[in-house]
Amino acid sequence: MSNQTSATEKNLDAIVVGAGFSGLYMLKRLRDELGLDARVYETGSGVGGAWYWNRYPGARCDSESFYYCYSFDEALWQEWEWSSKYPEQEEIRSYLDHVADRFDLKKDIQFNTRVVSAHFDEVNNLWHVEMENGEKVSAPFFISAAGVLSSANVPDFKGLDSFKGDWYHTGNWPHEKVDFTGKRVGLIGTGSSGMQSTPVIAAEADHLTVFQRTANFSTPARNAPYTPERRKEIKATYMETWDKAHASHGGFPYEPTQATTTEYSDEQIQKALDGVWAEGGFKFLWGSFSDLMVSKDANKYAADYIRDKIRGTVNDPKTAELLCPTDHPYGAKRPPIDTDYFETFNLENVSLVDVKKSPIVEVTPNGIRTEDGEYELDIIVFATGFDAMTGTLLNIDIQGRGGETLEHKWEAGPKTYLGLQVAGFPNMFTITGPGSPSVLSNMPVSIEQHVEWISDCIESMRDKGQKVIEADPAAEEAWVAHVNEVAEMTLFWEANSWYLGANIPGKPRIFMPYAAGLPAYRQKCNEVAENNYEGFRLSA
Ligand code: FAD
Ligand code: N01
Repeated sequence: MSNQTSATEKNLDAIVVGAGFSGLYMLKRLRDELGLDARVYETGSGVGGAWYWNRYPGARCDSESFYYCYSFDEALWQEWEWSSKYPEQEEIRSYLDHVADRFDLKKDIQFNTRVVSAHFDEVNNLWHVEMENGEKVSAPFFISAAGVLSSANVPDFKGLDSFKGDWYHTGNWPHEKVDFTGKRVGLIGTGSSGMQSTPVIAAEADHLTVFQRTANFSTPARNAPYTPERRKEIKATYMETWDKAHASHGGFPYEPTQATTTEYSDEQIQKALDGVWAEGGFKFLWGSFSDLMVSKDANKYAADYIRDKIRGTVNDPKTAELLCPTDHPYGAKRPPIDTDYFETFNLENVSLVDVKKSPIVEVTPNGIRTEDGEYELDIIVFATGFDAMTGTLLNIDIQGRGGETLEHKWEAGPKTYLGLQVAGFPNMFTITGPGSPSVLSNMPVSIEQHVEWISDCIESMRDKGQKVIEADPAAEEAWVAHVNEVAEMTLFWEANSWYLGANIPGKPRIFMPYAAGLPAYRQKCNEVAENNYEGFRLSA
């Protein structure tokens, strides 16, 4: 641990890692509202974060565009014209690029720069941060806007280096179009990325083989372009949209239903499910019944309903059965919404391989070999997800008080106070960190709440002449216990999901996000701030 600044080290007021939704807004608040000398460091060569990296065919959002964006500036919201409910990656990337230009943010973002270490200097209360290129900076505040779905997980398959064709990960997709024409393509993974890319790749490839380990539930997106009239209608609702989104459980401009399956007959339940299925998007999850995620009996209604839809869509009964999820409740894995995913398996040029029954043994020079045989391929697409919630932070060598590493501190799973700070790591903030609602919500709403709380906190410290804020270990323990207690009331434990770290071999099985919803969380954060940052230690 270094204890002083050196002549080659640039001194700043705040260092922010990442230029996605979180980093852009954090920079704006720190620089334009607090007047701080803040700088963002970003590995990519442009802004956008998830929308800079995830350029795979079919990539689009699944929160509706008019609320999958910032709310902090009404003029920004009014002037941007979204093309459709769930626009493609490039449109969302362009939106974030527009935001960066509109608020003149790029001049304080250093691109093509990966942060590799951040060490806290207890003598000077400074974070010393080093980049991959050797550049050094220091600042009292170190803020992670590095994302929770930003470290691509490429499984360690034997023989990948020997593959003669090309391979890509959806979360690290090339900027140039990948041409699938005339190619035999293998796609591994049936999460949101796999389900979005399957129909698009199938439309172009000579043959697509989908390697499925776990069948996944999905409901139809029912994407549609916005008509000028619809846009006008939406734009008249700025206050209403955001008042509702900020107050709702999941950050959507509608409250989840309060109805429970126990109040209704089987026929009424079917009718209600027909309604939300027809509406599309996340209405099936949020708008059907409130007991879906806490009662196995309630969940079975939804799961059976989706399985029936899959059987009714896919012509070949064996393929249909294989596509029906049977080993986890609906919603316990982050549910995708899709456009013609199941329909795609009716195409002549698409086949499905069960790699749970017959696991992938190795990648060969010519393709993929499972226990049952070899599949010859020209291109392999890894839609195998992310080392979610913790992987990106743990890729940085972060050291707090006494040189304690974050890796050591989180050995048995992440511990935070409110998902905002880690005890022993003063003046370090984690936007959408583990222990906050984060990935269980419409994320821009959670991001804005975190960014505003952090900048208000820094402002309050400045006003009071305080230099250091640090989570109290007891408050952190109590928060971790509370996060677990809430999760235990749900069915989230019933699936091997990335919420639990189960997709990464050797990762501790801990439910990482906070499941009690945004209003309860927001209230807690506000109360903490109002009570002189209760649970934090502040010093001059
Ligand atoms: P990110 O967008 O992940 O940005 C983090 C940035 O930090 C990246 O650009 C990365 O390069 C940079 N970074 C990381 N480590 C370093 C380092 N060491 N040094 C320098 N830079 C670094 N959420 C929703 O609510 N609705 C959706 O519809 C939705 N769709 C999604 C679709 C996809 C394909 C994916 C992958 C995620 C989606 N999400 C969605 C979740 C998404 O992560 C958030 O909505 C949001 O984009 C996160 O923004 P962020 O700025 O916090 O993180
Ligand atoms: O990743 P995932 P994703 N052998 O982890 C399989 C957001 N997002 O990129 O289920 C074989 O969900 C794995 O199998 P299993 C969203 O929050 C949103 O799709 O672990 N298979 C699974 O099928 C989402 O949840 C959108 O058995 C292997 C798949 O790979 C999150 O990002 C779009 C394997 C990974 O699914 C991550 O989604 C995209 C192996 N060794 C992403 N390892 C929107 O629509 C993994 N798998 C907004």
